[in-house]
Amino acid sequence: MRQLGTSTNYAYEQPYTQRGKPLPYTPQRRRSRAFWWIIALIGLAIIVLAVVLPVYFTIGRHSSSNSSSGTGTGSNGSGAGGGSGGGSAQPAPAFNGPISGGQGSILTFSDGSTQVYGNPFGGMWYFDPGEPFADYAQAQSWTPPLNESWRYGVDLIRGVNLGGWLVPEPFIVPSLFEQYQSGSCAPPYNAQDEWTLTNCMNQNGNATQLMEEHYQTFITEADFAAIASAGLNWVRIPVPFWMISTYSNEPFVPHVSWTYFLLAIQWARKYGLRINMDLHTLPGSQNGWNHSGKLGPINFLFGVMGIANAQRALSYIRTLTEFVAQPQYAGVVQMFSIANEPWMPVIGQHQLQNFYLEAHNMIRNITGLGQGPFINIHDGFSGMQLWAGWLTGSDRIALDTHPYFAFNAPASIAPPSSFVQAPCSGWGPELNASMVQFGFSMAGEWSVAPNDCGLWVNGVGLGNRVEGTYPGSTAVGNCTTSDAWEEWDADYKAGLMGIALSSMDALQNWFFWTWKIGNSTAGRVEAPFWSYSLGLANGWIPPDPRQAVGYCAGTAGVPMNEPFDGVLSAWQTGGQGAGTIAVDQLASYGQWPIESMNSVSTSPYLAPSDVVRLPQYTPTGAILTLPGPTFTTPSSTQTADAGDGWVDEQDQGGYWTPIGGCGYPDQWVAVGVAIPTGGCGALERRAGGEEVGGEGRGARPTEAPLGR
Ligand SMILES: *[C@@H]1O[C@H](CO)[C@@H](O)[C@H](O)[C@H]1NC(C)=O
Ligand SMILES: *[C@@H]1O[C@H](CO)[C@@H](O)[C@H](O)[C@H]1NC(C)=O
Ligand SMILES: *[C@@H]1O[C@H](CO)[C@@H](O)[C@H](O)[C@H]1NC(C)=O
Ligand SMILES: *[C@@H]1O[C@H](CO)[C@@H](O)[C@H](O)[C@H]1NC(C)=O
Ligand SMILES: *[C@@H]1O[C@H](CO)[C@@H](O)[C@H](O)[C@H]1NC(C)=O
Ligand SMILES: *[C@@H]1O[C@H](CO)[C@@H](O)[C@H](O)[C@H]1NC(C)=O
Ligand SMILES: *[C@@H]1O[C@H](CO)[C@@H](O)[C@H](O)[C@H]1NC(C)=O
Ligand SMILES: *[C@@H]1O[C@H](CO)[C@@H](O)[C@H](O)[C@H]1NC(C)=O
Ligand SMILES: CC(=O)N[C@H]1CO[C@H](CO)[C@@H](O)[C@@H]1O
Repeated sequence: MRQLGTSTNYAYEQPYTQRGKPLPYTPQRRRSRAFWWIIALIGLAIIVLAVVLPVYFTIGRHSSSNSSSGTGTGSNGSGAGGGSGGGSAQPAPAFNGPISGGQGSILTFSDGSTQVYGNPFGGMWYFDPGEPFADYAQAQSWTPPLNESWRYGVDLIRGVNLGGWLVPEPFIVPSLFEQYQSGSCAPPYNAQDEWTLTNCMNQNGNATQLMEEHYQTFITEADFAAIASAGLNWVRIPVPFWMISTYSNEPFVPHVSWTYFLLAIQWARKYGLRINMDLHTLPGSQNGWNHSGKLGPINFLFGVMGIANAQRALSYIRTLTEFVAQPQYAGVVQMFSIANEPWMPVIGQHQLQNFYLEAHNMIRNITGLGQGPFINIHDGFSGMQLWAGWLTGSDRIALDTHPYFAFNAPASIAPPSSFVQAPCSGWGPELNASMVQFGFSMAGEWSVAPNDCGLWVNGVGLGNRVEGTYPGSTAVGNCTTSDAWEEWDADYKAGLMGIALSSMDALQNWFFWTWKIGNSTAGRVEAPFWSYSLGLANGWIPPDPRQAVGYCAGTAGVPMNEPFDGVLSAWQTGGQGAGTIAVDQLASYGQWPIESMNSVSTSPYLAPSDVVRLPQYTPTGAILTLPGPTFTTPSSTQTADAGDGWVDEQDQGGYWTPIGGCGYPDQWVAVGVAIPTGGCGALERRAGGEEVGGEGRGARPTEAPLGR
């Protein structure tokens, strides 16, 4: 049994900015209507040229610069192509280079390096430091440019995750963790999740600096250019909540990752890629896995701190929504995955759905109906069928599933070719049925891995099921062939290619996990099945993902039985009926926060009647906002308007924050501990007649009065 939790001293990290104190910026010069017509015509000319002349071309800067314009090779491409990301105001270097180009044009990256753009699909990059928020780029000719609507159900999302970047994971960046497995970081104190990694980094140096080195080098602008050139049109970017803030008992490096997420927005915009922002870690951990920040118990919607952690998560979701729904960012960050892989078997279906509903209402309250990002919810590992018909009349919720073979038990060492048909017969019908029965449905993660071989795929030191080294598994063979990707023959690669094509065709809208696996200290990739870029370079990932269209019915020979005609209902895409949730469905959720918890009877401390006494936070904290990037127009002192981080001026309620004197237990170790008696539970607060305002507390209205 666990010891009683000790109370925590909640001294806060200095937030970036608080409400009412926006970062200084000078207003953007207003442009005339004629100017925008010229831009539109130039844009049109670019498209025409890109189609007619699939050769080197550039156009000159159109704003205050003085370089040559029109097509040709007259532009002198010196100077950096990027503004500064992330809030540190530095004047952009003098810029005379091209602001746009197609295949064969010279790219100048933010770091000053150059490369030829190798996009064979009619994609057009666009970045003008004088108009840094302009959404003119297009990833491929068949992908709508950023300034045009994504047609959900019709346009296909072909994306990759940028896993391991802003949320480092052992199997994705093994070299980062390998150095912290001995000495003061020998087991059980070794680096195995971000919590222990950060602690180990601090014992050996400065985690802030070491983590930033990783952010700077693991994914760069070159990756975004390569992603568009691979025929992909979206990126899913896992981000941690500590982009916004940490509590004093959390070792995570706060804020720095936000600078890099801003760069991700800049780079995605430049290459015409849309972003699915994936909140991968939630306070207290929503699944207990290494990639949630801390390996261990689930303390999100579960355990003594389950409600407080969920309240804190809502505040972070609010800040992120307020930022990305600003017009400067809405064209790029078009989807928000609010909680990666919550483990519903522990959290409970009713509890998770109640949270999702609350988040939906809060988000749409901010963005207005039909506006702001698509909200993405994970299926909780229940399968999609469970969600059929859930929350009819909501405003743009996408259902996300993460299908993998890799973790099946017993494991299999059958050749990859034997897995090719399974996605078509298993996943395809599930996704299509969900498109009809739920609404927009997609796979936010999948890979070509037929088994769990590979360094640390199950976590640091956990072995694998194939060789029986994973706890509780029985050996079925060895990983010699699976790991030796340098020696795979044509048959083996063809099998993996078959899995890739059948998965793409079956899932329809997808994000491969993941774009890149870093080298281990042995100087090679040791989890090859999981790297899209490695497969592209070595022949087991298709250079053009459109090759997958019709693969199941054709090559794989699996007849399609759940056709989806591409038409979603109006309410499912933010049109007529969106925001009017069916009354009976709303009624079944009653109150927020939850007044019951899953499996409470199994806890040594909690009885069902205890749930209303669990500690909560109070909505009186200072609101945290996120800063935009600073772009200073070359050869002037003008700074582009990056927004103040808060799109909805009417959203003025406080942040969920600890109540003084509550004696909260550690918010990460609060399952099976005693309930504090400090008077901060819901019942006590009601009994005390305390005013409990703030978003979404108490009984829900019977129809959603959302969207101003
Ligand atoms: C969007 O940008 C493209 C350039 O990629 C341009 O041709 C088009 O006219 C723009 N569309 C709108 C609706 O502004
Ligand atoms: C533009 O370039 C021309 C010729 O190179 C030069 O004479 C002129 O002063 C420049 N104008 C500005 C605003 O820099
Ligand atoms: C670009 O401009 C610089 C400075 O004016 C000059 O030295 C260089 O030769 C030019 N490069 C090209 C390719 O024209
Ligand atoms: C670690 O590095 C950061 C950034 O360079 C710096 O602000 C901080 O003071 C350093 N921390 C320590 C303990 O030296
Ligand atoms: C691995 O398994 C293969 C058969 O699948 C066998 O031929 C080989 O000897 C095994 N290698 C080792 C090191 O056990
Ligand atoms: C990984 O190692 C290989 C072989 O040593 C090397 O060619 C490659 O550049 C390395 N990749 C990275 C990202 O360092
Ligand atoms: C899913 O629907 C698409 C059309 O949107 C169709 O091409 C495909 O064959 C369907 N998949 C299955 C498994 O029925
Ligand atoms: C919606 O916003 C209003 C005004 O800011 C607030 O009173 C209400 O609680 C909010 N509702 C939700 C569900 O966030
Ligand atoms: C123990 C644990 O949490 N392992 C997870 C670590 O992350 C990998 C990769 O995402 C997962 O596969 C493991 O289950």
